[in-house]
Order: sequence, then structure tokens, then C-alpha cells
Amino acid sequence: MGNDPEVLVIGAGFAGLYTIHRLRGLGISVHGLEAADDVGGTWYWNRYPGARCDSESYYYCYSFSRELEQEWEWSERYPGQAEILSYLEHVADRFDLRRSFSFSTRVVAAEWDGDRWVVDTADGTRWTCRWLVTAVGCLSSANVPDIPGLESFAGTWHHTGQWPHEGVDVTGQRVGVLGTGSTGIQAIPVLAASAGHLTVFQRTANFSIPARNAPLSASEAAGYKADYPAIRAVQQASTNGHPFVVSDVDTLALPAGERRDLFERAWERGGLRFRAAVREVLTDPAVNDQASEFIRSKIRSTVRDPEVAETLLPRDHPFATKRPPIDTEYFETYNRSNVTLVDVRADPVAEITPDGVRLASGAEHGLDVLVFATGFDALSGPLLRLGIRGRDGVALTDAWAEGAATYLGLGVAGFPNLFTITGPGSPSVLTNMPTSIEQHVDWIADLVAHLRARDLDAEPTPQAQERWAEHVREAADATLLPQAASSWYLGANVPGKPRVFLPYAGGFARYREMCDAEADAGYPGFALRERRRASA
Ligand code: N01
Repeated sequence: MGNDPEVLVIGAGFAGLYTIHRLRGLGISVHGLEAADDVGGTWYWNRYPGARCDSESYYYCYSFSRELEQEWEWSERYPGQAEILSYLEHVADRFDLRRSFSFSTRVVAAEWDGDRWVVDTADGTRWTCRWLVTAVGCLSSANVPDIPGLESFAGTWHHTGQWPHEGVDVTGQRVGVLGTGSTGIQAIPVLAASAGHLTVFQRTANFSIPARNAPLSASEAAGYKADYPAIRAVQQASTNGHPFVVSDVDTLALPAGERRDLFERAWERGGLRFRAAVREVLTDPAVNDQASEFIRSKIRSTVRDPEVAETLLPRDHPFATKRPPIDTEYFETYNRSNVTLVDVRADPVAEITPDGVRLASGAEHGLDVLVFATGFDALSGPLLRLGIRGRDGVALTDAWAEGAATYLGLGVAGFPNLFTITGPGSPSVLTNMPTSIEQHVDWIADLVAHLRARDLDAEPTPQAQERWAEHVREAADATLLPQAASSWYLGANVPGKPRVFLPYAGGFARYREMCDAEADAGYPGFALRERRRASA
């Protein structure tokens, strides 16, 4: 194969590993390039304290191998970062996948030369391939805000998505956390437990639901293993790829007491099941108001200082229109004497000084360690930094200057034989990721096999791409999701990023059916071209 496999895959997380396995199974020559020195993707990089998945372990895993499902033992309801990384390492060993990867190999450019993709890596190696598959994740491009003075900071600073492997000892230190999204909400209670003092800089107050994490008992694990066929069927038919169905109870029609009981039971169960317990929470503003107010009442009753509680109350967006975090003792953490909440919407960060953070009012917060839990340049960011150029040398950065546009989130007009696993315009981050990843990999594998058998190249037609963009907009507009003005779903967290609602909000099952229909009809949304042959 040398440096010229038929397919190159970029990334060795959930998506890259399965792509290698699936394409190898079809007898297609395939190789993976990975910037990290081992497998894991998101779970390789995000080693911050408290990092844990908010899908439950029994379904945050592959479904392609019944044997794998039966043999792997999860230890907790929600798997921690180290356990998920061990799982992916096990998958790599079990299916002998590492031999198909070059690690510590960062892609810096990928150009379609009219016949093949020419891919350059940071170490100066050149690869070529006929099909290029990106498995770079949706949340892998760290967003470190451009705050004046960062270089002068005398302490240490870290972005949670690039956390040092050796860990960061914050014992007795003055620690600051900027950001209260899912990551900040997981890290804050853990950091508070060992920091001397923790200062949380909050720009947008967030809703959060207790995770109710607990060890997974042997009988629960055995029950899930016995039920896997049914569990997988529910996931495939679901909106979010989770194995639970959305309640059919009309909460608006319930007497107030019964409604409160319903919310209380859902709160006790915890996790993302809370959202599923409230029918139409993302489409009916009146339903959402009730759920939002219920959560605000929980914050008020948990946080002892009424002023702090007031600052923590989310008011600028409806519940779940930003990705709903789930937590372990997040709001309780503000009752600790070593934790201070700072509202940086009221008094924004002006600069970072050698000693810490200075606010616009002039107030200073001395810090030894500053943690940026400030999220990612989501969905499009990881693709844009690959240096991709398509037909006629057009850069993806130019093609997407007005916002990311794809067909089905799987390919981009003008970029032949490029397939994007969980790209912008796919359900991806609105779903349980392994479920969406497996669906994409299977679909792309079938398409590559189809093209290979007929000696064809493929790229989405501009018309299909435009229709899909319209449909993605309509699907988002049919929900309350676009109402969260500061959401990374819209690209709002990255200054200058075009405001386009990036994931497809029409539901996983419906999306899967559309992808299947596209394949069954012979890929009408793609221009299929006979291979250009070298002239005799
Ligand atoms: O990032 P975020 P995240 N000054 O973008 C703030 C997945 N995930 O890493 O809302 C001050 O959600 C920003 O404020 P605002 C999950 O899909 C999953 O937490 O923009 N503050 C916000 O509070 C999740 O949604 C899991 O006003 C600034 C925070 O930083 C996604 O990853 C765990 C700022 C960023 O929140 C991203 O979550 C963790 C600035 N200049 C993550 N810039 C699980 O599976 C940004 N902020 C459990």
C-alpha cells in the first residue's frame, strides 16, 4: 500500500477506528492518520478533572460487534474519561486496528489534484488516496479566547480539551475557571474539592440536571447485555440515538401538583432522561417555560446564598436549547466557603495580568492556575484546520466563508471523494455520538464500495447541498433551539464565526431514513463521474 491507500482516514477516535475496521472488512486498502500518539480522539485529549460522558455507558459504545458488547464490562452508569479511553484501546487491540494508523501525524494540507487527494502531514510526509474520510470529531478544535495579557500570566493555564496527561495538581492553589458549559460544570466541583480557592467566571448561567452517577451493578449490566437487541432497536428509531422514548404525557394538561410530581420524578432519575420526560420541551414554549422554571426552583433551593443563586439562574435561553449539561454536585459547590462566583456578563474580563484576571470594573482576582473551559470551534472548526482544497484549488475556508454547507453532513459540493463523518448538517452532537458515527461509517463504506465497483468519483451536487441547507434551517426553526443566542450550535461562541445552525435537528431516525433513501435511489444528490483516465 505504501503511502497510497485507496482510502485515508483522518482521526483515531470512535469514528476513525470503526471506519478502518469496516473498510478493511470490505477488502478496501485503508490507512489512518492521527495527530495524537494513540487512539481515543475526544477521550484522548479531554482529560480534565471530572471528564465523563453524559450518555450512559451501556449505550455509549459500539453496536457493530455482538461479542464486544457482551465482553466489555462498564463500571459506572456514566463512563469516565479513563474508562472510555480503555474501551477504545481495547477495541483497537481486539480488532488489530493500530497497525492501520500512523500516530503523531498531523494533517496540514489535503488537496484534490483532479484525480486523487494529496495529503501532507506536519512531519513532511506526503500521502495520496482516492477517497478521503474525515473522522476528526465535532468538538476537537479548542477555543481559547483572545484575552489581552494571557502571555503575561505568571501562573499556568490550560484548556480543558488539551489537558496535560500527567494531570494538574491544584492542591491549595488559587484556581480560576472560565466557562460554565458541560465541561466547566463537570470540572468545577472536582477542582473545588482540592483547590485552595476556586473562582468561577460565568458569562452565561446554565441549566444543569443531576447525573445521578453510580456504580453499575452486576445485575444491571447483565440485564443490559441480555436486552441489547431491543436497546439497539429503540436507539435506531429514536430522535437522539438514546435508548429511551420521549414521554407522551401532555404536561400542560396536568394539574399543577401532578406536573410537579412528574418533574420531581424525572429530576430524581436524572441525566438526559429528564429532557425525554417532558414532551415537546423543545418545541412548545409554554412546556419549556415550566421545565425551565422547575430547574430554576431547584437552583434556588440548592444554593444557600440568594445572591449567588440569582446569578446562577439561567434566563437568557430556554432549557435544552444549549446542550444541557448533567452534573454531580454542581450547584452544591457554590455553598463551599472556598468557591466564589463572578458574573463576567455584568463585569466582563478586561485582561489577564501576571497575577490573575482583571475585570472591566478594575476588580482583580489573583490566580495560580487558570482553566479555560471555553469550548470548541464546533463541527466546522476541526475540518477547516485541515487545510482542505477541492476542485480547482478552492479552499474549504473560502467555500464555507458564509458558513458550513454540506449535503447530509456527509460531503461538500466541489470536494470530490471527500466524506465527512458527523459533519456540519448531520444530527451528530444532538445525538448519542457512537450511534451517529456507526450510521455514517456504514453509509460511507457502502458508497465507497459502490464507487469502487463502478470506477466512479462522487461529490454532492450544488442543488442537493442547497436543498439540504434549507431543510437543516427548517428543522432548526421548527424547534426552540435557535433561541439560544450564545449557543455553539450556532457558532456564536467563536468571534467572527458565521451564524449558521450547524447540526441537523430533524431527528436521528428521520435522518437515517433520508440517508438510506439516497443510497437506495443510486445517490441522486451526488454527481457521479467516471474516473478521469490517464491519456494513452
Ligand atoms: O463548551 P461550551 P464545553 N469569556 O461552548 C464560556 C460536549 N461535552 O466544553 O455561553 C467568558 O458549551 C461560554 O460562555 P457563553 C457537549 O456537547 C460533553 O463546556 O458562550 N466565557 C460557556 O459558558 C458540550 O456542549 C460532555 O456565554 C466564555 C463556556 O465558556 C460541548 O462538549 C462533557 C468565553 C463554554 O461552554 C462543549 O462543552 C463536556 C469568553 N471569552 C463537553 N468564551 C459530556 O459528555 C467562552 N466562554 C458530559
